[in-house]
Amino acid sequence: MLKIVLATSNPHKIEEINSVSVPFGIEFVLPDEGFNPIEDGSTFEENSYAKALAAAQCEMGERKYFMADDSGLCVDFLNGAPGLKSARYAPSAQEKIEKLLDALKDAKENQRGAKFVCSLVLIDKTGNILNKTTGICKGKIAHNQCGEGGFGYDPIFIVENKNKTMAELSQDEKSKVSHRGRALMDMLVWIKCANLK
Ligand code: ITT
Repeated sequence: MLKIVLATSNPHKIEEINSVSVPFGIEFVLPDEGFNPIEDGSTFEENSYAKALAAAQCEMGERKYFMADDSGLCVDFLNGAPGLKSARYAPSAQEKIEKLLDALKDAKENQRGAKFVCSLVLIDKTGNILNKTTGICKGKIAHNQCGEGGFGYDPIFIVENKNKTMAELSQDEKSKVSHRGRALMDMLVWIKCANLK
């Protein structure tokens, strides 16, 4: 099994990613101690690269490849916010949801459009970019939260063409349609074709 470091502190991301990648023969593992990236980029891709590089720089063992996921929710009515600041929008997941629902209390039905974005960047130990992929999942913000699955904003994000929030989908269903699932599938196909060892 090829092991790649996933530059994250978010256990949900590694769980979601491994549920898709392990059957492909690729397992993502957490970075070594001391992983503490500064996410001050102006795009998802810049932040993703910064995280991957931070993981490469604290690698003490033999790992050769490092991937990061920078993602967020962009809401039309809020001109793309919380966007890059999705993780810092409020202290807890529940407070984030409540703050977002409150920010949209005057938004009409056709103003609740939103999208999840995920940028994956894969680098080697020296920081060279091997591949990068982006995934987008369109939808709209619900009026109330619904569902227990997933994490973050999933309970208030209604997936386009599904009458369900992301939190009402199973892990498999989420991976098929989500921003992370789409970006990941492209990345896994690339890794297989590149025959990384
Ligand atoms: P790492 O930086 O350590 O990977 P993080 O959670 O801080 O973990 P980001 O900086 O990429 O990750 O912030 C993404 C935030 O966007 C995340 O904390 C959630 O609030 C939200 N988010 C991203 N993907 C999501 C998903 O699939 N479902 C719900 N919310 C998501």
